[in-house]
Amino acid sequence: MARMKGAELITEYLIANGIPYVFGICGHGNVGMLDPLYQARDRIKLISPRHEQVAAHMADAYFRVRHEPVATLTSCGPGSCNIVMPLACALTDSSALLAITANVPTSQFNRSPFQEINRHYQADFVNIVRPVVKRSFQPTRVDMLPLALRQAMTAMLSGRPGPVNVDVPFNVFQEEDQVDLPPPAPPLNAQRSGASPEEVSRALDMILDAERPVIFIGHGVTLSEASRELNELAKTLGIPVISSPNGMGCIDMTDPLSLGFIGRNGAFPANEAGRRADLVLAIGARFDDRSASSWLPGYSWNFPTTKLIHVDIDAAELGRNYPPDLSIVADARTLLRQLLAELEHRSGYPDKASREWLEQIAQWRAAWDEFVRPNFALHATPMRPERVVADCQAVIPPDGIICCDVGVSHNWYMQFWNARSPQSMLNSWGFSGMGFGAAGALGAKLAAPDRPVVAVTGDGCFTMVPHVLCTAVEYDIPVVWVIWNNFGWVSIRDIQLGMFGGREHGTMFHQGANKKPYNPDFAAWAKASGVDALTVARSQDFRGALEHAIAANRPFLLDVHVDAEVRPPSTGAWQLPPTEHKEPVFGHRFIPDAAPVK
Ligand SMILES: Cc1ncc(C[n+]2csc(CCOP(=O)(O)OP(=O)(O)O)c2C)c(N)n1
Ligand SMILES: [Mg+2]
Repeated sequence: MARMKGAELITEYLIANGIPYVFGICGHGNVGMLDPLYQARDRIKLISPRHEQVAAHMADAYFRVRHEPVATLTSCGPGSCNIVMPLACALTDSSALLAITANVPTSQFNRSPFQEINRHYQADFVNIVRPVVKRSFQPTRVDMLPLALRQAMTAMLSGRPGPVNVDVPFNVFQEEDQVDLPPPAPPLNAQRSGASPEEVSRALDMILDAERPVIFIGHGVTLSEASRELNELAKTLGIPVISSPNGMGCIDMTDPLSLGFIGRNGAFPANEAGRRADLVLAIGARFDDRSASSWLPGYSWNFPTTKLIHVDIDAAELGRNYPPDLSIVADARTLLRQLLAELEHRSGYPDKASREWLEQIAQWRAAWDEFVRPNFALHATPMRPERVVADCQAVIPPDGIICCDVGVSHNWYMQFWNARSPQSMLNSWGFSGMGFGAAGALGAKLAAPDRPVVAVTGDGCFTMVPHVLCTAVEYDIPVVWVIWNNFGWVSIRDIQLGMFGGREHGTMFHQGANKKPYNPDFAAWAKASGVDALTVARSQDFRGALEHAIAANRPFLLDVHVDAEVRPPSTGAWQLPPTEHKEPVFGHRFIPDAAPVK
């Protein structure tokens, strides 16, 4: 036992858990935490971005790259309310961060002191944050901290990871008590529960019986670090793999067995294989609307005609949208190892995916390639979207990290980006919080200082968090921002145009009565902040500019003017009830039977 202030205990516990950074913003509520962080500054570094949203996106992205958590620190009231959205992003994508929030002194609970929320309950931040964290703790005495901290850290990393909140009243940072530092929490993947022998055997029977199997992977495979086992199973049995966004890179997406993403903005071969498969082995993937063509039967998937084995570490995901024929609660890597081990006991299994199935897939791939490829080589001013993706692919090395923001640019990257390794393509998928890409890139770079990190962010997204420029300069974090500048919230404009008679209102950036397209001069904005920058209006200049920006190894912004009138081809469907689903926009051009598969 040692006599310690609450804030000293918190600091020592973060360090004991190997947490190298706190991303935080000061306020009167958390100044008590800043001094112990100062005392320990050689062992844990405080980084203060200019907005709490950015701090939490940075922490989220850091975890996605390293699979080790960091903490955020925000003050009471408004400062902590600013992290609600990024916590929701982390929760819906199963990413971990420890959000330390401050609150008013316990002796002032219910007196409505400055920045207390108390209409329903005292110091009520835990109820503000409750739906967007795995768990919230509010220790009100220093002697409650050891247990709360250990439970918080353990909850964050065990099972399906997620953000956790520790809400600390002002006095608890400052007061002293005789306390023990609790033992560090187990790291991610410390517990790896598997399937029962019967489940493994039945799953393998179903896989070996299938004529047209596919594997569908999600973030669960990435989080479980199961890439090697996934590749071994897919290659041993010749089973093609469809990736949901946060599973991308678990199989090198240039591999012939990789079919890419599925859904409206998916790749044609993935949708064709998904809807015609006779068995889907889904691992750590949850069949959300965008990777399931809004669950319209026969577009991306065709359950229950297709048999489904659904594997997830979180039982709540099993059967959420499609009742599985076999559901298994298990860690992805453990289950894959179990399947591989069981396979060794089965002699003479056929080369599973039939030759016809793989030949058929090769034909879909060729048709898709023929349809999309020519546009990837086109030069145009403003740039064609495909060209931006192609040039990024050519310049960013296979171990480089791409941190995507939200909007139409993301749709293009979902459809055409080939992630080469796990944890190299970061997406705010479940919640799609604008700013994740531009801000997360800073956290990703801190997590992987030796790898290039490129944020691809819309002009709208970037304008929500432009102060990331200051943070990159203050802490010398050399990320590259590629601003996909199409002068509007174009993804939403396109939905509006499609649904409401071609009328645009509130979805483009205009200046004045004649509706002249408007945006700030992003390059000038960057330079004013001390960040190098170039404006790229001609496609011929983009590749060289990106090479230069990455090689510069300094914070760098590229303002890239991209054509807002070229839309991603649709190969599946997306429906927003009550609006009727429309057939794929471009699908008829090359899908001979675009109607859903019965
Ligand atoms: C914080 C937040 N606000 C609003 C939205 C809704 N939304 C999704 S995409 C989008 C437009 C994005 O604009 P931009 O970054 O310019 O990308 P573009 O679609 O033009 O490529 C909006 C407003 C959101 N996802 N997140
Ligand atoms: Mg835009």
